[in-house]
Amino acid sequence: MMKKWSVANLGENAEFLECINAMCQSVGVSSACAKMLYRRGCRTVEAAEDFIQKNGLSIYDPFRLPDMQKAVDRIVKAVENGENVAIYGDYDVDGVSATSLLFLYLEQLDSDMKLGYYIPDRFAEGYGMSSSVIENLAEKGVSLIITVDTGITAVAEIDRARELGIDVVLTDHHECREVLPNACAVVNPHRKDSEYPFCDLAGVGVAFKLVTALEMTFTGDRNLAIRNVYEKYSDLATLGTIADVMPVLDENRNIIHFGLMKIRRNPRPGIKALFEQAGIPIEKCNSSTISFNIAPRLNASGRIARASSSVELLLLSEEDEYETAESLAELLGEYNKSRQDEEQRILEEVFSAVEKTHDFEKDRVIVVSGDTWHPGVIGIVASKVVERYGLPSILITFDDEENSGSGFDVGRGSGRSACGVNLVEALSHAGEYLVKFGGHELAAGLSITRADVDDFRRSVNEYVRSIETEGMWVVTIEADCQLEASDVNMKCAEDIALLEPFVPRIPRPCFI
Ligand SMILES: [Mn+2]
Repeated sequence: MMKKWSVANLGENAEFLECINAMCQSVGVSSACAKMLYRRGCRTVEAAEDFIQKNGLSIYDPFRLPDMQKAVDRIVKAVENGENVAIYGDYDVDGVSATSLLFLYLEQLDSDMKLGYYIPDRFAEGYGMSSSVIENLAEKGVSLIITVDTGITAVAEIDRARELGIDVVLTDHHECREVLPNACAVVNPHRKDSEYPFCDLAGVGVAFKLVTALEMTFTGDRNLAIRNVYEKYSDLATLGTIADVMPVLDENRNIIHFGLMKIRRNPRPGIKALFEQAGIPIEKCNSSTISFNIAPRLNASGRIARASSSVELLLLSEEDEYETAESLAELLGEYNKSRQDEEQRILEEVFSAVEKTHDFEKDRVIVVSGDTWHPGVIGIVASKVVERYGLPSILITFDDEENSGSGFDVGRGSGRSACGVNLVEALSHAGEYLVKFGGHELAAGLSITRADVDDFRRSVNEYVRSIETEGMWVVTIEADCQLEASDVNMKCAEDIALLEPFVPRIPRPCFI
């Protein structure tokens, strides 16, 4: 892989220069900082000030989300009738924080409602809703399922719920397909008919808006409702928004700004215990410590065992539950440690296999298989292989009970893309060698029999050769601007800190 550095083209005309000058004079930032602000969308002094002071709060009316009124009406009915309600979540940080947020909110309402939650097992069930789980919930007398961070493609499963007499209120933030499930309400900012001004909410962001809408309905006071919900739940919304790498813009910026402040000032026991277990003082809570230290711990339970221990931890809300919080945080810390060890072990095996067997002259896609790799970890390792070689990489593991070493073994694979290769299209091209596959442009999963691995490798590489263009394998790094050595001083560092928080997808400051 080659890296090409360039300075971002900001269209440096008279208007641009005038704007940069105005920002330097009126906001008092250096010209490097002004250029960064400009590149992040600030075109006036007011916009720059708002960005820095986290002003101009974008808090939109939750009822502008499609079907929000229907969702609220159905949930209010369940509250009034004391129904048996299940929250259906997901095993990643976004899913577990959304499940916890909605559970905690519904639990504190004065109601006879019976409340439960369900988080799928990554290994037994995989991602998304399952009909057998819904059948199980029906047997337990559940009459309403509320999904968080999941369900937008579960057309058949939601039909099954309907047959069994269960209503479903669906909340999700994943891309919508042509056909939406036939649920009581489908709340998703990505719906084509959505009039909501901001579509990059995380799953927990959508749950946060649902809770705001419910609180507005129960209190009849918009401002009070917003204040209550931000005060009590913005920390949970922050975890999922950062972990799901949502852009820190617009409404997400508010959520994260207030959420981080809440964690620093008044952390709930679970989050406090996680920081302590990670050995990080809670004052150091920011977007980086959350994405690199806290989120992996909350994720590890779903990768190594069951994600419900992460939900249990986040549900603790009383000070006297701190001991329980400590022991759960300890457990997540151990899961995270074994995840890291496993990751390191696989990584070493994969790197040595690539160096020995991969034909860099001929093949652009790395396909490596192993016999003992934990299927919950190979996705993370695949991204590290991409980082090192800059090539699309697919790892396959035959690690399960049926592993006999024969050609009939079925293995699971996980791939990550690079350099604009559409992974799902590459897999479709090699589809005849796969048992199953799915995913999107940048990340995908598959299953394959051992006997087909070599043909599969040949076939995806054939595909990538057929779409190869000149310069495709060069990674371009765009810097904000060029700095002189004398520009690199305390003022510069302080200016950069004004623009926090940084997370992936929002360009981190980068200079030549
Ligand atoms: Mn999500």
